[in-house]
Amino acid sequence: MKEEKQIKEVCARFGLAGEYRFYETLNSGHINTTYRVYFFRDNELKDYIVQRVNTYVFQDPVSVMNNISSVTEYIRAKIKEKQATAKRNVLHYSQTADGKYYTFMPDGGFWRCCRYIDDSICFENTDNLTVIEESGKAFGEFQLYLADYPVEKLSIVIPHFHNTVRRFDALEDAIVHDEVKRVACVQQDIEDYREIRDIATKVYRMQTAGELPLRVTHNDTKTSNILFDAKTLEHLSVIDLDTVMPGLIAFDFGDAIRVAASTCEEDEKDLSKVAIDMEKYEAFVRGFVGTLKNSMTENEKNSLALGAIAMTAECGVRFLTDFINGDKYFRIHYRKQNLARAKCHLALTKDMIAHLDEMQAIVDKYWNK
Ligand code: GN1
Ligand code: MG
Repeated sequence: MKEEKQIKEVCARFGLAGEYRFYETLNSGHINTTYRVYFFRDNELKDYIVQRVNTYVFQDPVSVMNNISSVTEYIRAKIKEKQATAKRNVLHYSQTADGKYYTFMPDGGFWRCCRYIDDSICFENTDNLTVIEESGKAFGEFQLYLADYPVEKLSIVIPHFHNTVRRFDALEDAIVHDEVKRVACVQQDIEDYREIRDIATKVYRMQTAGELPLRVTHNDTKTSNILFDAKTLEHLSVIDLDTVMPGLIAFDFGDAIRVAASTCEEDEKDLSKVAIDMEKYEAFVRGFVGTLKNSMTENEKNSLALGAIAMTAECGVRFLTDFINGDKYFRIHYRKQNLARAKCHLALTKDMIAHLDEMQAIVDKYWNK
């Protein structure tokens, strides 16, 4: 089916009111395919986010939507205890006539649709320290809303998602199989990653030693997964809830720092530009630790800076593994993009390792405030 025809059919199944006008493709995520679709109703344009979920990555997409609908309902109820409407502060997914939050198209595609939040913007990355602090607040608040959510109700949609040890092991497997004969050209990168394995897996060892409690976490906390008010730049809502699962606070903190406190894009090729920006880091910590400190344990506090190292290294290992496997997982926009991402993440991890004491001291500062 032609793309536009398919999108219109999906919208019809979700019963979107008004007259279809046009759509645009949003290119930011690496996994799902995302469109913004415009309808004309009551003399104005109303927009929706329509997505085709990647079922290679999410093999049980129905469980993904069950998690999302349950978590969004939970947050909505919490927000409504303190304000009249939660419209701009939590995602609202559309339902089909038979009450489902998804629809299968004839080609097997799995689709969903949510309202676009009015007057909102998002950033791939930003240098604005106030926005970075707001990002910390957004993910901190997300944790708080779900602090008493029954973790056992959530399906594990991607098993071992942030199991850093398994991610390093998967790299070794990819090397053994060398499916598309790329190993020879990345020998140095492989060696470099092997060298940081020990420090990158330290949070995992804290977890298996029972030192860190399991929480409901977002697990994909990059800056582009937050919506801000277009005028005031205050945080509105956390989005992309596909990977909401039981996890560690260090995962959400660390994965956010990987993006929010970096000096560059994920695939920066000039490695001399790749570093952790300590001002950005502090701004995020101010928002995140400031919001969560009363509900964090001391061990959790002590895992945060290490979490940034773990998540950055882990993401880099995943990019390198995917490059070796022939780019099956992450969408790429040019040849060798996954390798560029892997090299950039290695450089960023190394800079974080060099700043570890300073990073932890900043966490301590806001913990003690
Ligand atoms: C993927 O597709 P996106 O941008 O939401 C990935 C994350 C990675 C991220 C790296 C389900 O997220 O784990 O950290 O790319 N999501 C999944 O940018 O694997
Ligand atoms: Mg995602």
